[in-house]
Amino acid sequence: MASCAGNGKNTAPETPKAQVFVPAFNADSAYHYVASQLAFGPRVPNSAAHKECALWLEATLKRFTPDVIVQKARLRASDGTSLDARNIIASFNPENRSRILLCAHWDSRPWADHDPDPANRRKPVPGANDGASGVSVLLEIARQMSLHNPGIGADIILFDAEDYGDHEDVQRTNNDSWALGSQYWARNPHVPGYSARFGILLDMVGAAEPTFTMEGTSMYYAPDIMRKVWNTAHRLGYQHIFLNRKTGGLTDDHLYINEITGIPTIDIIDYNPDRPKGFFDQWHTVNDDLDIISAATLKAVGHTVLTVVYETK
Ligand code: AHN
Ligand code: ZN
Repeated sequence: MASCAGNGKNTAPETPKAQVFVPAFNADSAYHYVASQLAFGPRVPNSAAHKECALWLEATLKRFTPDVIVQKARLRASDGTSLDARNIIASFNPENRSRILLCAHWDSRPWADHDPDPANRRKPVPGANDGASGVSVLLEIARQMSLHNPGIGADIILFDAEDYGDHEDVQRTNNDSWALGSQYWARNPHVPGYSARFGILLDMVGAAEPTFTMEGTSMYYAPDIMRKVWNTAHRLGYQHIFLNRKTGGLTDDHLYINEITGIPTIDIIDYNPDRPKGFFDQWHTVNDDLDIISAATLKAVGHTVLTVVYETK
């Protein structure tokens, strides 16, 4: 094509990506990782299921890389409970100074305080979408990175105690009661002076018909990363779920990563202010279970994030 100079618009097409190899994200494998986590029962801090699942996550990640660190911490919940918490960290190409941070929370909420049945509101949440889904996508990405070296450095962090935030019944709720594991890690990184080019948090990435909107905290701290990830999703055909719509800021693990470490980090989170709760219907209910998980949604997110990782040079 001849030059388009002089048309006054000069809307050059986006620079085509150099063709790089991107491994295929296996959604059946990711789905299986959700089921494996749920089989322990709710992963509520201080419970046996929580301890057993932590050991399983550590052992699973060690199949994919020798560089796995379990960061143990005693964290104080805002209701006074002392939590035996563990952030689980797996590194790929640890010597590479150019790094990407991928993260999700692995704990389950101790109380289903948004359950329609008041009798359930002190029961734990199974945490299929809210917890296990993000972890499952990261475990499958870890498996792929063990099979095909991404070249760049990558750290997968599974944060604990994200979902111990104040119960709905608490009168003066404290936003900093959420995301205790990531607050701890951001102040005490597993490697002193740790840094990364950018971070991607996955939260509630497994329900059917999700809407990943452009969440406000991410847009405030990391608008370029947001655009890069959304552009990638659109190029791969997922524009129906990665919406070009800006929504209000949320308190989640990425808030503290951004505030405390300065690593620009986005949250891929199923959030839509048009819905009754904003989040998915079963959010913080006893019905956040395996039957609401969609392999197609795990695939859309996993394919997008894997592509971003392998295309980042
Ligand atoms: C609040 O509800 C304040 N933040 C949502 C963070 C969250 C809860 N992610 C999963 N569960
Ligand atoms: Zn939650």
